[in-house]
Amino acid sequence: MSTTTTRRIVVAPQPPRRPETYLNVSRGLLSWLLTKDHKRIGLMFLVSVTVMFFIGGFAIAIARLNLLTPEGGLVEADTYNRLFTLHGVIMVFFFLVPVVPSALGNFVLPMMIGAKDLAFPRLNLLSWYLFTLGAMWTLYAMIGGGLDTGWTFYTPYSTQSSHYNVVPTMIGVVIAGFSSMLTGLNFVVTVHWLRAPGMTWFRLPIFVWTLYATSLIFLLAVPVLAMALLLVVVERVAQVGIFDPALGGDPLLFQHLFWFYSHPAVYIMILPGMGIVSEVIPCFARKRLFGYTFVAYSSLSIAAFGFLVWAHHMFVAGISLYSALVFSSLSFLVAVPSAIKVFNWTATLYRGSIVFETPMLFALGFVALFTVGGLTGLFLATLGIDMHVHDTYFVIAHFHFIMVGGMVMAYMAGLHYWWPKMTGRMYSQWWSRLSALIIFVGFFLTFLPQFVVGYNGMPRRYHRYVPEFQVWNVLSTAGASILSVGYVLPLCYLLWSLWYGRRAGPNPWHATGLEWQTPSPPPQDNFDVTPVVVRDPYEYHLEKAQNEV
Ligand code: HEM
Ligand SMILES: [Cu+2]
Repeated sequence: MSTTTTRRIVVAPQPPRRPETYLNVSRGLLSWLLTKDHKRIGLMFLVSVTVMFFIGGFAIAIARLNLLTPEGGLVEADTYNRLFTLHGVIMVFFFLVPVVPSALGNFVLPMMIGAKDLAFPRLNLLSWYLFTLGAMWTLYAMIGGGLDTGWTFYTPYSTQSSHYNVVPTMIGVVIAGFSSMLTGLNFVVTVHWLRAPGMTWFRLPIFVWTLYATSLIFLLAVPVLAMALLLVVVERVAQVGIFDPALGGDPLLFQHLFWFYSHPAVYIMILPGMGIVSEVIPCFARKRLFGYTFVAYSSLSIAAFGFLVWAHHMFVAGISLYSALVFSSLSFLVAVPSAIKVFNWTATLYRGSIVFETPMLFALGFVALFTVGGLTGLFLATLGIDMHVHDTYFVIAHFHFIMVGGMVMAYMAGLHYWWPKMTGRMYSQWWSRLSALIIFVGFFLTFLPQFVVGYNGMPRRYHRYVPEFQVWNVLSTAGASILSVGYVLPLCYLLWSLWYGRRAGPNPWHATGLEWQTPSPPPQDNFDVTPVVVRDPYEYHLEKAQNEV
């Protein structure tokens, strides 16, 4: 009998090779500053807008502390004016407008349609540089000297009364405006050209639809704002009569031009948020989005109707009663597509298997607060009521319910939803749920009293007030303190997760979108093989709702 010898090959254990991702494919500061990767540019936007958010928040924290007492003894009236202007300019132009399109949208849009990148990667990088240049310039102008016109820059404040840095601030805002236009252009071309095979228009995730609608507004409305601001600059510098009656101009013209941009711009600020919520709710209710086509079309109709209602900001500015009536009726109409969306989200929740993960908590917060904001918009669109509450805290409460309660909530939902994709890490569920709760409670406490005090006649933009309003102001300031804790917390646990968070895996939420079918963090080109789309979005009701990659 022969014996067989077996040869054992001993292989030394190899450390598992770390897969190449967009984060480790190249290193060093320059590799970021010169990157053309939409994911890195998205992250860079995220950092820039976060810095701006906290600067804008700090300014208003001081202003709110000042309102603790009726005599407003903390800061001078003049400083107060500059603080709320700083807050408004930064929050609107340097946070709310860019945060979802340029940061989150930049990161996920190409992946959601199965593309390797945006259509014009270099333009995308230029867009970040313009934004950051505009932001630094504006900060320099507003902190070193300041501006006291409010974020609306109304003439004749901005043309005559203000002695501060009006011209430099406006130039900063215009520079940032170019950043938005380039992003808009990039998104429109990308959605038309770079969809993966099988990704038809009606298979696009709703977030892509809303980014597309937002991009159209960027392209059509931002130039009007840039023009209006530059005209103020021309009048101030060259004394050409455009808005000043003494020089043959018309101050109301500015309001028309400003709101022709800024009403559509409020939809720039909310549409992408609606898109996020339309992704998050089906995923965490494990149900198909109810009425997909309605939600998609209502995004486009919001963008279109948004251009027809600007003069509802001018009911008391001396426009004729007849045009006020027309603008009032049109404003009621613009609420219809928003209401359609709220109805569809609610119907999606109905009989779903809801899980209350953090993104879902934020998304539900959005629906509740946005609805309050939208309904109070209808009060304001009613001529008789607006005569009474125009320029009071009622208006402040209305738009904060929409822009902070709505948009910032939606942004938080999106950030928590895609964070595992962006970083490959999970954050603490406990802390993040707690922060969602704190933000919700803090928000209500801050802004609900402002409806009451505004309805009772407290005007906006005053640094002191009559004593009977104090109790509401104290409540509001207390709420703002809670709110600020809610906003600082995510900064801590999200940063913590970068080092200590559990690895997320490609699809921690078992979601259906294409972006979840690639590793987290994704490789530089997003997909190793171009995906082929064979299903509609949101097929959560199917056993295996995956596309073939
Ligand atoms: C549901 C539809 C909406 C209607 C009917 C509506 C109506 C109005 C009206 C009539 C005003 C002017 C009030 C006044 O100045 O006396 C107003 C102010 C405002 N709204 Fe809305 N709104 C709606 C939705 C939104 C959305 C979606 C946003 C933002 C994302 C928004 C943001 C604002 C802002 C920023 C102001 C105040 C601007 C200022 O004077 O500083 N609104 N709204
Ligand atoms: Cu408006």
